[in-house]
Amino acid sequence: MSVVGIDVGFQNCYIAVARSGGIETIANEYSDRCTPACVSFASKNRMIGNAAKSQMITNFKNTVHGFKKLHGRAFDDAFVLAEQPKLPYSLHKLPNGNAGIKVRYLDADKVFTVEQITGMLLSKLRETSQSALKKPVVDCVISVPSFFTDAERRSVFDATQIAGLNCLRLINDTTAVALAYGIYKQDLPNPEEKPRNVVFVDMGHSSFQVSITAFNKGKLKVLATAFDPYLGGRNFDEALVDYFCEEFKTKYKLNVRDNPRALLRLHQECEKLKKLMSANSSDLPLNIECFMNDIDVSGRMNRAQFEDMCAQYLMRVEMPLKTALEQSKLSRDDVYAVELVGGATRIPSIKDRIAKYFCKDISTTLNADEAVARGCALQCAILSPAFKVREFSITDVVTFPITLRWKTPTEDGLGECEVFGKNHSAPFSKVITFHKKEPFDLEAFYSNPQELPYPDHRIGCFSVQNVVPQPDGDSSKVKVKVRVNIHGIFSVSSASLIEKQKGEGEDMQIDSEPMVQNEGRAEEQVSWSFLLLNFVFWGLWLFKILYIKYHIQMFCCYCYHSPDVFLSFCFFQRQMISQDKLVKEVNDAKNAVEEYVYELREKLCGDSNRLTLMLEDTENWLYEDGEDQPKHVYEEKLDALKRLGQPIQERHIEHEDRPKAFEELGKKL
Ligand code: ATP
Ligand code: K
Ligand code: MG
Repeated sequence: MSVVGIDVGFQNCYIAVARSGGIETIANEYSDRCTPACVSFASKNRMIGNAAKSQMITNFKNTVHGFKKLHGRAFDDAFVLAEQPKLPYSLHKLPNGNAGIKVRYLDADKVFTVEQITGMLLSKLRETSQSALKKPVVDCVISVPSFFTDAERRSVFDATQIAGLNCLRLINDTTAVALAYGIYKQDLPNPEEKPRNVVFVDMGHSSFQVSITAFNKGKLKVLATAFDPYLGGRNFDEALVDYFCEEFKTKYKLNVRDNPRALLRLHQECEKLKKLMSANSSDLPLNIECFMNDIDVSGRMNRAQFEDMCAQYLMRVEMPLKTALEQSKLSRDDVYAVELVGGATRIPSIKDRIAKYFCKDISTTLNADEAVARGCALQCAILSPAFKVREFSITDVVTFPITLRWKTPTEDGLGECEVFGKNHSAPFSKVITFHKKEPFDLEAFYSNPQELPYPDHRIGCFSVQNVVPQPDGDSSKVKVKVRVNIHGIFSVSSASLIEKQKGEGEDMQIDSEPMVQNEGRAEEQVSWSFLLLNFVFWGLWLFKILYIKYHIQMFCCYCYHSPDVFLSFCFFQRQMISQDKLVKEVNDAKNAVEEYVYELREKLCGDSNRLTLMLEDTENWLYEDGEDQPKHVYEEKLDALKRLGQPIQERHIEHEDRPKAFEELGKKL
């Protein structure tokens, strides 16, 4: 079994794999370690990654990118509404209210869910890793931003399943980076010593994340996370685009915003310019030929001007740093190092601000692009039974506090309890005891809607069924296990009725127990233990000892697709993959005919005979009737050509060999 980690970025994806020699990142068929998060649809097939990105301008309506933050979002979510005008493709309201992506595919209008689109991207990444490793890839660990809520995490998790992956953990970006940093460090303080505290800062294309992590030998503990979910490299691109749109309006009378193709080109050029400015503080040119209406455009920009223009974004860098430090309860002097990753941290002024805030030089000991994927692969190696890796314990935090609410027979009718506070260790399970005479519902939600970068603070509603009073009419004691699991997803995992004991009056109490690490695999055990306990229950019933595992039904979660819809996604995914494969085979067969025509023509050196004519005919045919034929037609064509061409090829070889043969004969004589 392979052990793979995937960083699914807003713009760039990376795959890393654990091998006995260490962690390696994998290059795709373009020898590129970075695969663009881009999927393009056409009348016959899809293109994913680099091939899709190259279609971004020519096929802009059907080339989907920038979709990572649509996960788990409703169509009329404020964030989605604000994104829509920036996207060259259109969004569509799905039956469940979520945002779907509308494209032209196989000559028909088609709406995909974001889970399907990410599923396609993940399938491609899976394929890339399989062809590099030459073995199947199923188990993996995938990164998500630390601020992703339950709905977003569930949505990403669904995407992994559509891609046929077994995701052992959805890990927070900055936690993956911390693992990549810590696991090979030989000089970490001993467990009983004061930990080494490191700040990790990741600014990618769409967001800004900070974490502070404490390291000791063999373990890391995240102390705090903070973020600006809406600050990333793309804000800086947009500032440049705004500037040049204005400039080109006055200078060339061009309305760039009305022309999606031109706008996309300007975006790409501005991003290049932004990167150049990171290395160069002098005046730099921006030139685009045939930009719009056959007009060539040009402009200039330098770093100082750029920083001025982006002051509003640069100002926002400090806040998450401050929040993280405050929450960690450390002082600046307690910080051992500040490590930067993510493409946008290469902007000099961002680097400077971070250094200044912590009064410390920045360390860049990690590979800024690959650290997240490497951390994911390491986590996968730790979780996978197929791989031996040194023990390293990882304690993450609960990003947003979680509260449970239930109905009570009291005056206000509601009971409420914050089950996980901010920065509580995760993954983690807690057992809550209720005294109930009847089935009841537990409503879970994020405690502070105002701090949530997501419009809905509800997590889910869990109903505990089959609760009955004690034989004497008193309430039964029901123990409910709640947890934040290894993916950072909240759930009510089991409920059990326990034997009544005299003299216990309290309404509810919480016992804590740290959760088992190997959680990804524990799921099945739950259902097995459920069955087993039912068995035991009937056995024990005879002895009049009561111990029941209750059936929990989760009846609402706000971004679920029904199981049959989900199955149809998986089925359709496989269909699309075989369709793409077929198209590729046809193209290969067609290219083989074309190549043979060229090869043979070269050997004939312009002799005009029947074969030359036939080659010419074939070439014309390839551009006309033969443009679009099934695979077997190309194969037959190639065979026919070869039958005619073979004798000539042989003569050609003989011709080349003849002088050599004479020479050898001469030697012998
Ligand atoms: P996210 O983490 O938000 O999901 P991502 O992981 O895809 O996004 P990264 O690959 O870390 O993002 O970074 C991409 C961003 O970094 C882009 O905005 C890119 O323009 C920017 N970037 C890359 N190199 C440089 C550079 N030298 N100077 C400035 N910006 C850069
Ligand atoms: K990335
Ligand atoms: Mg990233």
